[in-house]
Amino acid sequence: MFNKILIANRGEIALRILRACREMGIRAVVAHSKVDANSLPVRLADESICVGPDDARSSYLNIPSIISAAAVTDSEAIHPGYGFLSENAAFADICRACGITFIGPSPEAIRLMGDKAQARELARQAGAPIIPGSEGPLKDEDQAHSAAEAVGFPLILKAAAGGGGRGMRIVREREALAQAFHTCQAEAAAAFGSSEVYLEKFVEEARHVEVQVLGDRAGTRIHLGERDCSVQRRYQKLLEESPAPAIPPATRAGLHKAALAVAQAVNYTSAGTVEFLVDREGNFYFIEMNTRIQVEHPVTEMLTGIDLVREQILIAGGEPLRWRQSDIRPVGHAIECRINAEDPDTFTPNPGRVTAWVPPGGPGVRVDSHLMPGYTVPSVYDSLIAKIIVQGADRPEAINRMRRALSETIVEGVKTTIPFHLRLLEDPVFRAGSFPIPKLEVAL
Ligand code: MV4
Repeated sequence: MFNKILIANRGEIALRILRACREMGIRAVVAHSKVDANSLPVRLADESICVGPDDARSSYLNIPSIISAAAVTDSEAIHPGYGFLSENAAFADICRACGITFIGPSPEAIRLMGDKAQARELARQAGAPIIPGSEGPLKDEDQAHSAAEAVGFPLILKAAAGGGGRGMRIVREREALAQAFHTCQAEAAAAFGSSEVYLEKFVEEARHVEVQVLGDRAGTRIHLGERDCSVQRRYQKLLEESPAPAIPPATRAGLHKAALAVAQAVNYTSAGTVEFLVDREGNFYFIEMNTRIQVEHPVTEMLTGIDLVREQILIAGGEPLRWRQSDIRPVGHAIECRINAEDPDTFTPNPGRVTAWVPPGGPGVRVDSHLMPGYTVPSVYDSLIAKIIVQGADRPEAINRMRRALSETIVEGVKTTIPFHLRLLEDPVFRAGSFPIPKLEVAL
């Protein structure tokens, strides 16, 4: 196993990775920007190293700086966390070329899944259901029109290099297609450096359900059940839960099988997530695969008892999976609420100095957070300050426990989304756990 790992991330996930390293007896170096120099993960790390100024481009995304940091600290591996360099295939290539282990899947798997049009084609070949749409990227306006004729309206244009809701455009009628196609291409070129765009039928009123998978280098692959992430605002997830509520048993089994087929088809190693849309009738469709540890991974850890970050590190070190599919037995129901330093009504970021912090506790509660009293939430990064995760015997018990946990949490000095979550948990549409999906701006 590794002697030392460089953590190329910040905030709660840097602390989460540090905790896994500690428990495994692996020394951890936290790479940090200037503004994060006094952060909790840096203070708790075995070593730390400044990799640049506050803006992420100059520090957490600065590949030469991160690679140099690994070299000068004798780190044998780099854990990228989520965001930043976590799904950067070129970075994974460079790690490989430098003899540093990238803790994640192969550059090939990252690259393939990073091209959402190619991922869709791979899923189709693997036998996973996909949404009716174009075959590969659209070459020109004419191709867009013929693909649109075949699927009908409304449809959605998606940037092949996008993902997670970035670079998407809904088109409701034929008259709007040409203009939307060109705008989408131009935006994709500007945002992702590739103008490739594909289209799909727009599935109205779908739930977002994703399946956690693990694969080792010997080719063993298992799934760890699904998470429902339908409560979102502007593609930012706010609350995630598992098992996905109110889906038919055949749909759940089908999701798990399709996720494994997709993972198999890219020879996937490490922890990954296969995303699907699920409609009212229980039909499901592959949308994309995320080749990183996700923010919401603790939901799965709480139900299965498996430490996903530990597994990522073991797999990267060449260890075979210690679990067979039949060993995975999720217990009860888990919910995660993302706590952001934001106005709970407008979701406007509210960075600043945290004067008081009392996290919740008690039975069935987990808190992943880098907060400490006196900490200043910087304005330059995303505003996630804590994740509160609870487990209960069933969904009603988990909801009740989350209300209890949120109501005992104290954060002073910055506004947080806790009041939003308390309202959401009271909402009859959320509590029904089925269709429709809670309307955040209107009903809440
Ligand atoms: C869609 C869709 C409807 N139709 N694709 C969400 C995140 C990104 N991975 C893709 N997403 C969507 N893709 C088609 N063909 C709707 C979404 C979507 C969504 C889906 C379920 C629950 C919440 C959502 C919020 C935004 C977008």
